[in-house]
Amino acid sequence: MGRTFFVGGNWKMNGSKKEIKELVGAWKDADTDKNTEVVIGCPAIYLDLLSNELRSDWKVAAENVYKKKSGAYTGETSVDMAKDCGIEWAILGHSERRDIFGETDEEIAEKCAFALENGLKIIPCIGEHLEERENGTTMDVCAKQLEAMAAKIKDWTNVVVAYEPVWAIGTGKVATPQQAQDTHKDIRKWLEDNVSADVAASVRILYGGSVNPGNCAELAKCPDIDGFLVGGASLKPDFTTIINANK
Ligand code: G2H
Repeated sequence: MGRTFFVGGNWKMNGSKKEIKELVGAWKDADTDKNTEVVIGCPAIYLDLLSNELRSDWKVAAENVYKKKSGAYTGETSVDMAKDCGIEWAILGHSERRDIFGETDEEIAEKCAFALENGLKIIPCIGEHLEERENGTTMDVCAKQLEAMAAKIKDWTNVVVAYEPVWAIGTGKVATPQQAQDTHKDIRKWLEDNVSADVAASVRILYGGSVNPGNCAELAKCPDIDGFLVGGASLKPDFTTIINANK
């Protein structure tokens, strides 16, 4: 069975009510590939707004959720709160969560398992820093991040993995299609060896890191790239070009 192409947006800490309404309005009737699954990640405070305004064939993701049901966790968003706002997805373990907010592989794995067990689909992010790529440890880093998740995730049906080399994030330095394909293939092999052949064959692996309307088509041709997680370029009306990259 083929893997449905998937394009996620990740607005990070950007946008205002006015900008969201304008962007969503521009996308409303855009002719986009019906064979591509589209999910937009937005800041927690705007999840309800986006969920109400976004065209119904596209879905919304929280950019983070916590690993507890409710309680004294000031500033956090629960899985139930996201679901209460009509949200079906969560992006978890983005490198900005890891590097700026100190989230560990273990904590991210716990969040992944909790979100899945409580009914959210997840986009966990993995990827290496520049010095790790340069010293040849890209796959060691990705394997360690995956290993923590695999120890806790029981069912991979609702998991879409995002591979985002940190050196390519927001820098304009996109991985070449060959660099991305090679790592995606290694990640799929790791899943085959450490989870199962079925999971390896069916899990979508997205590339993220400076994807834009100009570079998406070449990346989309790679056999192990099943879509994208897009930051800066998902804040613009022509994000639709990226959605159509596999057409
Ligand atoms: C990587 C990506 C979105 P950008 O963080 O997750 O952002 O496309 O701006 O590099």
